Amino acid sequence: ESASAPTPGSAAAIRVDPECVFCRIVAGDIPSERVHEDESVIAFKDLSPKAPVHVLVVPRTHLRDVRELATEPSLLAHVASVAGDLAADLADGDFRLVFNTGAHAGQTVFHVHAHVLAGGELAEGEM
Ligand code: D5M
Repeated sequence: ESASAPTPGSAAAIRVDPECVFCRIVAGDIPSERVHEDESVIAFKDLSPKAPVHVLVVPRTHLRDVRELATEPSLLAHVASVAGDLAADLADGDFRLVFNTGAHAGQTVFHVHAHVLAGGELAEGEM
């Protein structure tokens, strides 16, 4: 395997912003309640849950938002896949996947993260 190119977002390709709260969570410098981790993403419980299950799927590498994530299609697909697996493991499998993109849309952490909202009935318009 050593001759193969790194998986997008894997350790060999990771970018870190030392000022970024999610980079610090990825590094383990800030605690989080992790529900999943692999070589390219981690997932942890949101601090202020908006649904019975509310977890964030976060690429290890520092990308600003989903538009930057879309430049690495296999990593974007992996985020969606992990989100679905977590919704099945932690709830009934139904889920809402939200990428707030830009401050006007409510993005407050500029390290891309997918909100996975699940468990019970999610109201229309609810985040
Ligand atoms: O979502 C950013 C989300 O990140 C928001 O729902 C709170 C959550 N958050 C912020 N800091 C932490 C820590 N330290 N642990 C867990 N969750 C956290 P946005 O879409 O950018 O508004």
